[in-house]
Amino acid sequence: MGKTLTEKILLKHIIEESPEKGKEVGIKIDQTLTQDATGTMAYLQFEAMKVSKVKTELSVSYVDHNTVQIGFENADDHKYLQSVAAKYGIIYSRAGNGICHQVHLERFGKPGKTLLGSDSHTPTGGGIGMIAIGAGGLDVAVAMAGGPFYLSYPKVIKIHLTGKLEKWVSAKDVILKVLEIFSTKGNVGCVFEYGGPGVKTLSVPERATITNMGAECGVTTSIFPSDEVTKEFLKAQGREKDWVELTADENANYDRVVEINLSDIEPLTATPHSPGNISKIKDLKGIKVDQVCLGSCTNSSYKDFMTVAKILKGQVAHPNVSFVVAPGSKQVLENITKDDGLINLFSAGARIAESACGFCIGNSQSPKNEAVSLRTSNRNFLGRSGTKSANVYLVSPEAAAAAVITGEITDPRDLEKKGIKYPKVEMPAKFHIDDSMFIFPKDVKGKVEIYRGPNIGDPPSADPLKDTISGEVTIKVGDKITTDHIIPAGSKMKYRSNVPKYSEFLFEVVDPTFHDRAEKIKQMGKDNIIVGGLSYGQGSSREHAALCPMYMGVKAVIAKSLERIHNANLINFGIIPLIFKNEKDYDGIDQGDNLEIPNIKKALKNNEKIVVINKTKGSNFEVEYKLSDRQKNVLLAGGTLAYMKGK
Ligand code: MIC
Ligand code: SF4
Repeated sequence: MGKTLTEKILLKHIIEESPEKGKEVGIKIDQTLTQDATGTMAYLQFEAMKVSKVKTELSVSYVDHNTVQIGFENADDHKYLQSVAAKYGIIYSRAGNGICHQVHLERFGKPGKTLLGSDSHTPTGGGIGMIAIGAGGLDVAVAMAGGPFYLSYPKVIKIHLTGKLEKWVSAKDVILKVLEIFSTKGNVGCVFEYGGPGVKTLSVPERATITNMGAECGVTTSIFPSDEVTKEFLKAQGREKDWVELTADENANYDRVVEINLSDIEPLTATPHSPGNISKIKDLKGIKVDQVCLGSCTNSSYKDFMTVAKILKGQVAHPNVSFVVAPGSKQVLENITKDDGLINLFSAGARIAESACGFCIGNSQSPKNEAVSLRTSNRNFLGRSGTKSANVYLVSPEAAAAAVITGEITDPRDLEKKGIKYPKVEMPAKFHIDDSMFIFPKDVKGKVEIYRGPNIGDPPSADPLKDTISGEVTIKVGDKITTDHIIPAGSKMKYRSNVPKYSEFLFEVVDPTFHDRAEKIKQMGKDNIIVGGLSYGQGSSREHAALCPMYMGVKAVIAKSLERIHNANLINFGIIPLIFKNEKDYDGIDQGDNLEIPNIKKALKNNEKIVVINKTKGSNFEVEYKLSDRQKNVLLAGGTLAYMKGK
């Protein structure tokens, strides 16, 4: 039996356990990336591991999230990151150089390699044929220290592409179609592997748009083959030597095959407040638009920007539309400047933002109250834009451009009626390349002192697992609670290195009283317990969604189902993730109920069932735990750092 591309790469990297679907394996990580918002904690944890240099082939520390710099915190954190990079042999990508995923694709991604990133959109690297996975910062720190990354050996779903995209339809519409088919839940433990004759019609950045947003389906990663198109892209980046051809075997065995005919796809959008709420744009025609944002790691490539620039040539943004653009990287900005794209955007009234995450994470450009905001980014969770009452729609660059012109949601194909032709944008045969905003380890001379501003605190450590967890259901939430609901980013993100302060914002968008109530329960010597619905912990890799609850004395999360990265983060920080055996038991619990979970250690050691006692209701219910032996030992030790010390 032939092999899938995913298997081929994973089998070359497995260093612990053997490949059995659904079972945990440890893989060797070739490359890592961090960004500043997750990076400070990751490097504090890395420092605690007392390793003299990173042990990967390549590690890069990007600064792209916290670049607003109101107050000293961000700038101090950047300095810390720069000094850590210099000390431990890490490439430092300075603020202004661009969004980690876009820059990594351009300058460092290599087909066939493994990449672990402390950001959930790391699978962008799958566009160039890598196994690129998002994880919590602590897992990335372990990989930098030479340790394996543990994942459940995945099921592989083939997405067989046929046909060719029509004019005005683009890669964003493909991934929105994938989201329509697979939704944002129920895909944990799977990889999407793209294949079929349609693949060759998509450029590397288009493939990267598709793999980037696979994260919204909750898959471990997504991957495209490495073919002639990949070779051309690498050649244009001056990196042809990094190319290897990689495809699945003809007779590879997939767990499921889904065919998508690219020719059938129409312009789509994800409506508020989930990337899984898919509609056809033509069905929403006429809704007035207040803001349009072009950029983010999903859609900020040269092609995306040149397409919009050409559509908008000679146009001015509708008077009711605030039009924001954030090119994905310095390279994109330089190349669109060279090829006269920037001037068109500028003349169309675009507000040119820094090459960074910016609006995507609500770090700037929050829209007005009740605004309709069309964004080319990947997430439209409630409040993520920084304005809770805003309605964010996720769209392609083409649909964004159409709304800039008309001031309402517009099927981009209708622009032809206004005499606007679909622009043809060719990928450059050679990009203008300038690596001057990287600081490479070889350029660092002399002894390096680590800079620690007052914003940097020691990472709090977890306690060893208790035998009996006894306390209150501090919060009960519904389905699809994302890490943006658990701990907001945006303007609060500057406290990422200061866990006590950041914890004050836990569940802010859902219930701002959570912090004070949790503090009171903790003071009474009781444990805090979170009850969640389906797909708890969707979205980002931010380990603060586990670290801050841990700091506040949360000892267990009981949910109907949990998403991969958040589940791993909970274990890393010593919080036991439990799943209702019978989903109906969720209905029998209320916020404020007193729960007792006895004999946990014994249960974990002997694989016995765990029964939760609801003391308030006088009832019992059974919960399940899906933990490998390693994960049990991590929990028993009180989290990954304690476990590693013990080893
Ligand atoms: C996001 O898009 O939600 C983020 C901000 O990039 C996060 C990382 C973070 O919270 O720092 C992610 O995707 O992992
Ligand atoms: Fe940055 Fe947004 Fe991409 Fe997250 S999704 S890495 S915030 S651009």
